[in-house]
Amino acid sequence: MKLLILIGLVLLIIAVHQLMRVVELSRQFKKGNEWTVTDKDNSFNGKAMLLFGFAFIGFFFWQINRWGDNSLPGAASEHGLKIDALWDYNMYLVSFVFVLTNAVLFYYAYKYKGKKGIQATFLAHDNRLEMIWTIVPAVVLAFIIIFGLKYWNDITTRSTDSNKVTIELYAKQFDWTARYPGKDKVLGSTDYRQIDGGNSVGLDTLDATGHDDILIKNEFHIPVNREIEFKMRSRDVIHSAFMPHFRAQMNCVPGMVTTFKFTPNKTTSEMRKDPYVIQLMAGINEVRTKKGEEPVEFDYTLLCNKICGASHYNMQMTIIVDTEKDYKEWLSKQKQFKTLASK
Ligand SMILES: [Cu+2]
Repeated sequence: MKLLILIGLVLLIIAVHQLMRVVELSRQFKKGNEWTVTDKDNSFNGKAMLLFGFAFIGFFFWQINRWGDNSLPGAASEHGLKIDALWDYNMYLVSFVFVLTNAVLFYYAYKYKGKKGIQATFLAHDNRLEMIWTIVPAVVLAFIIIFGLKYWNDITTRSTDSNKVTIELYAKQFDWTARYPGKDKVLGSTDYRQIDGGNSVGLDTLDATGHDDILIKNEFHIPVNREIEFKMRSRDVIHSAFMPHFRAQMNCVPGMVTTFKFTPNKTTSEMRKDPYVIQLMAGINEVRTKKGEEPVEFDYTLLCNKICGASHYNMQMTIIVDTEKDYKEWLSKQKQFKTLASK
């Protein structure tokens, strides 16, 4: 097989070489010099440009139509709606400019194709033009940046909600631990020297406020319509807590605590009834069935979005958004940390 491909390649190279020789020989029969560009050449290239322009812009819209239904469902958090709106404005704006400039580019390449006897105007400088293409992009960019900064400020201000839920996300190679403050509503302090098999997040066992803390693996619950304040820590390298459905992401950096807050506005079961989510999951399950895998239901996920090592891809946790009642019930069933307290 490899030999056949090799022989094929050699034959192809010989064929191309022979073809070039034929082309070179045929040039001698043409009138004029071979490097002279004729009106016929220009006309052919102009039309080819126009045709390519149509195909190019057509392909752009085709891709939106073909892949658009694979994007994330609408935001499931209050601030996420703002991020989605900002994203939409930006995409509409750049798509409009993209289509317009490319349409003009290819049309002008066709319209102003070379013609014998016609020379291009030489334009050294034009203040008016310079002004237009400086001021218009500057105004548009300022608009985008001001909106982005305003939203970013709203999103990253410190939480002031007294009814908020505080959860710590502890990252290490390669898993997550969610820590809830117990009845005292205070997360116990930590001490990295106390990290061991039974104390994976390094709780300071001398601090009594940590004894009722709750440590959760694999799947954690949050209540809907309440502000959730995350405090992120990392044991080893920089990880990134990414919760795409809530439009939330924050780095987890060793030696410091980073925060991110959001208010989920749709429970997991509400999201599973969303028509777009149903259609998205049907597509995913179709692929899974073909591969002989079990179908899955929609779930919110916490992922690591920093390439943090060999098992980075597996660093994830399911998030369940519950009603207030279900959340309380779930939390009451979870075990408390208690080490020194029980001794
Ligand atoms: Cu990671």
